[in-house]
Amino acid sequence: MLGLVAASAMSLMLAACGQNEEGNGGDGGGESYNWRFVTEEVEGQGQYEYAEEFAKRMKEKSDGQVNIDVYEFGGLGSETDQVEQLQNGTVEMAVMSPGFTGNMVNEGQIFALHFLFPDDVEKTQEILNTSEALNTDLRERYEEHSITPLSYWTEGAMQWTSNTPIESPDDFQSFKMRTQDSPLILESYKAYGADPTPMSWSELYTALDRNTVDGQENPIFFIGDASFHEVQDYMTISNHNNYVAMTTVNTDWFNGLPEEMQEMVNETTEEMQQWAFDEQQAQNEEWLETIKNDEENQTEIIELTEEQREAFREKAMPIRDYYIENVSGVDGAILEKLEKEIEEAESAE
Ligand code: 6CS
Repeated sequence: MLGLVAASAMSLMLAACGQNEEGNGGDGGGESYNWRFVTEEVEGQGQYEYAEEFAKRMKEKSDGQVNIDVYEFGGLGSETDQVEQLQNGTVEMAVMSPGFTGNMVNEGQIFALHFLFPDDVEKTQEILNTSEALNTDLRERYEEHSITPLSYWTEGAMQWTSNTPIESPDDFQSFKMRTQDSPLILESYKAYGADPTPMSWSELYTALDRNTVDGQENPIFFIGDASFHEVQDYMTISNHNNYVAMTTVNTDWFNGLPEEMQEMVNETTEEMQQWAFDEQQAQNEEWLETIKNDEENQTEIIELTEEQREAFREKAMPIRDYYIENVSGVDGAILEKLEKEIEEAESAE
């Protein structure tokens, strides 16, 4: 497996060299462009389908000038390897989850705060589209690390799966919870009393099957498509957070593109916001039905009441202070601004 990953990474490097020789990025007149777009998901799943659709639209708009090769997850290493590949320009574009940049872009961990965004996923998407805190201030923090997030989009509300029912924070006592590798995510689960264990999702099915971990969090489509429900007995509809993905580009590469190419990418990114929303909605609804009706792998679905969610919210709130004091490099200014934007969006009903 390691050999395969190394070979794939090597062929990507060679492709990158070839592309420079062809003089990618000239004045835009008749030039051809070959870009690589890596995702954290596989065929059929939201991020991969997003990148394919993005590539298709760019090809059409540019009359075939822009060719984007989309890479599904697995061949190029772990999610954090992919972050590095974007940073060093081995790939030009990536769909990235902030949870995998948590040890580097401290402020990006804002998305790990539970019960921050509205429960209404559509409202959350509106905030992701328009927030200055995210699209200007947080973008600048990422750009310090050569990553430009062009957009943020939800892959759906997150739910928990487990082999013992989770209905109150007490049920998380000593529970081995798989998380992405981000200090704030770990802190959030410690606050519930759980024992968080970061790992790549590529290892998660086996880890759940062998009881190396007891449970995990993800949107419903991902739980179903990655078959986690096959090796778990319960799914708790907690809506404790929203899964946010970012469309990112290597900062220097993007700034070096001719203006009309940058505009084409920006325009496509903007159009794709609605596409991504509709896609996650369809996939999450469909997978919920599939999981409910899967007779062979029965999963008990627990819907938390507002009162039950309140008990989790109470434990999650002090993590805001942890974020401001220990994580944010600028006194929590981004969080403060984002909270105001969320408040405004929620009261604009
Ligand atoms: O749980 C994870 O790590 C994965 N979940 C999603 C929804 N997308 C990719 C990510 O790596």
